[in-house]
Amino acid sequence: MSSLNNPTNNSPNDQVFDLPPLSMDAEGLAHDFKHYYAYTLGRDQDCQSTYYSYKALAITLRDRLMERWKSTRQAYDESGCKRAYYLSLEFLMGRALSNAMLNLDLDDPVAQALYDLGLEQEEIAEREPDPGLGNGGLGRLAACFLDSCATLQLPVRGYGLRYEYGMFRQLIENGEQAEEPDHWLRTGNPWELERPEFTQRIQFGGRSEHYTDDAGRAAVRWVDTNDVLAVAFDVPVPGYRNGTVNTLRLWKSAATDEFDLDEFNAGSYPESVAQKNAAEHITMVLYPNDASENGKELRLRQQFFLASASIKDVLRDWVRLHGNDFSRFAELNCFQLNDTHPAVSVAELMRQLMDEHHLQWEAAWDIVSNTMAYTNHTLLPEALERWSVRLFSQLLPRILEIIFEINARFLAEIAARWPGDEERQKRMSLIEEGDDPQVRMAYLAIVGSYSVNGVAALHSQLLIEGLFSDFHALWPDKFNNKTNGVTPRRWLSMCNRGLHELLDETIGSGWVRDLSKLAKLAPHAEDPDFRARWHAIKQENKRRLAEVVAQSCGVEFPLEALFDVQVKRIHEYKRQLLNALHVIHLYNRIKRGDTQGWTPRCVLFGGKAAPGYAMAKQIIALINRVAAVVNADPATEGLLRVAFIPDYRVSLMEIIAPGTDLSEQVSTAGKEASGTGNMKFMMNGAVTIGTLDGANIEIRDQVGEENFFLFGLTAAGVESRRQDYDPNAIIAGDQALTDVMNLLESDDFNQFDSAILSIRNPHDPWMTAADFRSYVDAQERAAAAYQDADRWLRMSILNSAHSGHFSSDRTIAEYNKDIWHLEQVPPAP
Ligand code: 26Q
Repeated sequence: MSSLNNPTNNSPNDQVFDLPPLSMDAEGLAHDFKHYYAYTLGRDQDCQSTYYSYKALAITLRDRLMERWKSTRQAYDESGCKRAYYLSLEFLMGRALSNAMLNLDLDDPVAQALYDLGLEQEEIAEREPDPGLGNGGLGRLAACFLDSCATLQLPVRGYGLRYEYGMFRQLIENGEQAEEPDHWLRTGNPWELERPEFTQRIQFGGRSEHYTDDAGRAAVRWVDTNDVLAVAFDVPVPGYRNGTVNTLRLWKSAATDEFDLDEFNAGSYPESVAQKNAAEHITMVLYPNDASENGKELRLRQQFFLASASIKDVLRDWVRLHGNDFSRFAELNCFQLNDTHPAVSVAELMRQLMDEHHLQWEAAWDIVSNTMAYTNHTLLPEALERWSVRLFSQLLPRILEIIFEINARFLAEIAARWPGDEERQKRMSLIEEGDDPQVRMAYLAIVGSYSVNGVAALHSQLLIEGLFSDFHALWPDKFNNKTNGVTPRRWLSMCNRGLHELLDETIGSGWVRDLSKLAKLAPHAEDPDFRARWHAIKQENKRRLAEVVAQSCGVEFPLEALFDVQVKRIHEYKRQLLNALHVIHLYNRIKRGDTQGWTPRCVLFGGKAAPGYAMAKQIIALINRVAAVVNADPATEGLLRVAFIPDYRVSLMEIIAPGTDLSEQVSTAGKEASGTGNMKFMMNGAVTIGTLDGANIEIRDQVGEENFFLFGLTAAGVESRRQDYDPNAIIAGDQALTDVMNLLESDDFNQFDSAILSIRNPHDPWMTAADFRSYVDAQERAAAAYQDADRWLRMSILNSAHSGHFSSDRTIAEYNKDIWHLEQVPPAP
């Protein structure tokens, strides 16, 4: 092995470098900035591009992260602490620059340094690409969790994939979504550190070979494989002003330096080199679906690639410190699986322990089933991952063999517990029988884990009553709830500077670390001066948002109007269509002259549709058509505006959430596992209009029913109404809805037939018509409340004040107390 590939072969320099701490004041920062600008980047005064200013500032800050990164690693290594690994196919980190400034407590000195250099900070920050290595909620949750783990000084490492192309860029052309590739790495990424010394070799294909080992025991090896290299790239994850910098390790696939020898010898050198291409494709692109697109071989390759590389990385470190003694492995390690996407880890850890480290099945299983923990993020049965046994047997034959063995032992346990209950065995089997048998990944995750959790109270409850009820009957203690949260650093402190300052002044700065302290705001809701300041901040944030909307949609949002916002992935269950029906209803009222006591309203939509999800794309087109009709009609002037903002992403949400008055959380009850956008809006003082779904229920519990606009059927109500659901009767019995449908079914809209038809379909799973009346009523209550400025301001303040529960610090503290059991390990000062 070359020294480059051997992490234990430290160069002597590692010990002798003893560097003084870097300067944290404006002068020192400006000095380093100039140095990087002139020497590392080779630019001079004549270079007008702020891009190089961004780069120079990024490297300046990165140096400060590096020092702390190293001492954090040392503290973890020296303490011999237990560690957790967050395995996820997605980490939607957002921009790193402002986050590093905030968490390193460098906001003021950097501002000063840039001022002294005559540079515009906002312009520089805008040059950073927004890394989109995730689809939506699940990926952003992983990023918020890493922020909280670092802030709580927990030894948690993220493991993910370094996609060359992240989430596609969304364009709106003629009202329709178009996709453009996002080559975010083209200009280099200053926030990553390549670690070739941690490269791993990952196997695919081949076959298992059973043999007898030197001790005369039966053993297995995976042979004749096509191997791919996994190269590590580390991303620093700074905690909030505490000296901790944790690691997100992202794997990039690379070809081995081996050729296809036959091809080579046949004289086709280019062909044999070109073969290597397939290996590099594994981490080329993020799958842009947020519900599983079943059966794609490349996706299964990605999943196994992440699982295998990450587990090898952890085991290599274990062997370095403990040799081949795995007796304390489960005590000191834990893997958290972000949905079933990395669930193949259950079988891969078994394989590595048995085939590569020579443990027997029982010892290996004891380790696996005490180190894996699984988080579920969906109730939609169609989104549960399954992989065909046939595909598995071609790509991962040894893994499939292990899954079969896990299943055989598991079914024996079921047979012992419920003798003769063959139906139950069939229901619970990891293998779904049929013409094309399938591996049920959620069941593999449950059987292999010691903890299974949902992401909001209702969701966790529905999981054990529904999808996973058989498993709950078997292992009731495995199941638990961990209600999601979001990081108050990015989603309040960073994105809402105005509010941040008012909060510091009013209740002190402790809220950033302990968001429950926001409760101290509540009494100030009764103070007229405080309300006036709150209002001024909200108006400034609305101005900023309106500017972006004007620029990217060409639609003017008047600042005194109610800003009514729904941004999230486009999905039928999230019911953007219901919101659109309400907009049409408002438009009909205007056309009818029914505008007495009208509340001016600006409705903003945003979100990406999976490129293969035709209905979601049609919903986007429909919204844009509605916006065009409404905005072009002089009758709506000053009363109603509608816009669809293209390319919704993390950096846009940082502008949208602070500028929102009313947060739309209108999913069909029982379908949204949690939602996390709802929490970002609430923190920033928006009031929610929503159904009793996901974390909305807990939001309403926290803020009080008088500060939340509730509507719609409950989850149980939805299920019981299905039998006799008759949307056409509902439409006929409701004049407003009849009018809405009439407009929709007119020539102006007939190109959106399937979206419109779905509303009239008695089997509409999302029951849009059922909730229309109650939604319109709730919207009227919201509009009335907004007219009473003082009342609205009180509601807004109380929403922020009671959002403390939705800090991801609280969520992570619960994961740690109930699942991980890690100690906090601060680095040496
Ligand atoms: C699976 C297989 C193949 C291709 C893609 C996928 C895939 C990718 C992403 C399936 C699902 C996702 C993402 C799901 C997601 O974001 N779920 C959301 O998770 C949030 C965090 O828990 C919740 O708040 C949301 O309610 C939930 O919808």
